[in-house]
Amino acid sequence: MSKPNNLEPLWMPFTPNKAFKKDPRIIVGAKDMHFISDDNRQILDGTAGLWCVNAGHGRKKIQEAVTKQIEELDYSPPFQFGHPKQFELANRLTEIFPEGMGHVFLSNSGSEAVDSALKIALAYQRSRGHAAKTRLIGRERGYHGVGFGGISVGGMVKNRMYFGTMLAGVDHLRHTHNLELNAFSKGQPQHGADLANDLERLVQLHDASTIAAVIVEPVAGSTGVLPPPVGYLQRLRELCTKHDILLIFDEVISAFGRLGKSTASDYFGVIPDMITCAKGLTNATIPMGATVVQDFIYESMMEHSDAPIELFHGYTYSGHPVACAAALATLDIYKEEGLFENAAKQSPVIEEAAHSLKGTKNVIDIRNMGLIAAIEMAPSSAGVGVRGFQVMKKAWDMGLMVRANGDTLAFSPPLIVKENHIDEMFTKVKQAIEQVD
Ligand code: PXG
Ligand code: PLP
Repeated sequence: MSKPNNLEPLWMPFTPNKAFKKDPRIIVGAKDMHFISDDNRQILDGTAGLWCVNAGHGRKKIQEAVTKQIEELDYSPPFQFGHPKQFELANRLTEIFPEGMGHVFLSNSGSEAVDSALKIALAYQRSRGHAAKTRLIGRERGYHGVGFGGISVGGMVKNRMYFGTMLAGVDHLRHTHNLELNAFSKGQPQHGADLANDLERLVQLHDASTIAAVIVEPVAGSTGVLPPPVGYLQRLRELCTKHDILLIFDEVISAFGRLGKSTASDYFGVIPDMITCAKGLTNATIPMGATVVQDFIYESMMEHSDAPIELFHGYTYSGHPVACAAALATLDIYKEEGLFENAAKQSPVIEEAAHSLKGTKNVIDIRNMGLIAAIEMAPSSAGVGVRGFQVMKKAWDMGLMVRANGDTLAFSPPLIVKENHIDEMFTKVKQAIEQVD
């Protein structure tokens, strides 16, 4: 494949454009656990792309399903018309999502799944006569995509500070990261369940009659991997139920096997009122997002609607037939190959490999949960994120893709990963860390 010869016109997302265009990293192919770079090197995919290629790259079954779908039905309008595969997909999702979550709203990304969930929360509260319940509660350091809804409930400063006042009537729980008490915890940290009581503080400030929903990631991903403290999610569930507030789990990263189960809700045994997902839903082959809701939400909307259209919301590409075909083939692969089970099997392997880096230069914390691991380094004197970025680049040169979120290195390999890949990931990243000042 030829190199793209002019990088300038493209405005790249979440990328230092000037630096990238001077020293680009171009990917031209991918198969199974590896990317292929434009200089024809095999790069071990330690991140499943962007936490999304859960079944590994270049899956024939998905490719064939997509090709066949384009031949058969390339597109059909999702408003007022249906096509079979979107119903089939909704049925399949409700089979693997927690009991009672029997309805699915389809979109095209995690950001859209989140926006849909927030809008459904508001419309639902209104439909049952609680029109004053309009406040949305997120959490500091949360990531819920980049729509105005998502950045409003999100808690990552840089994703918010450039974009004005965002949505009104949003508040945040405190985050759960605590290096003093929890550094180098394996799996869930012991300290911090009481931080869920922050919701009581917000209820005292705003009153529950004004709060529609709370949204959190069960395991925070983008902010640098923060597993929930033991008991935290259970407590949050109790408080939401007590105060009649909807609980939304943003599972864009954690759904589809990342923790060895279909959902993090299942893994932790805590059932929210809505789950947002995307990424692994189609193995990232075709963009797709979904908002899965408890039956009582859907039923209330159907029963109390004041117009024939019960929800004034939807996307041109909601339930796109090609995305549905990709999703159905992906779900088949997960099941046939037992990939969630393999993720569960490899979880202790990645835990041990990651924690073996304790004591490595500049490493101040190591965290893990399911098939996710993170290594936090102290920021260098050059500023926050500089060291993380340098290690990411060094690892790329050594043939490893790792994600740097600030100075935290995150690993989330495809669920097809084997012991030798995990070994290679942590051997290489250790060398990369040691070579960076
Ligand atoms: N919610 C969560 C929990 C996510 O992780 C989104 C929503 C948004 O999904 P879309 O498909 O709109 O990107 C995400 C996405 C990173 C990184 O640096 C993570 C995501 C996206 C980009 C970068 O770890 N997750
Ligand atoms: N902007 C305009 C002018 C449109 O007509 C539409 C959809 O019809 C949109 C935005 C929304 O696009 P989408 O449905 O792909 O989110």
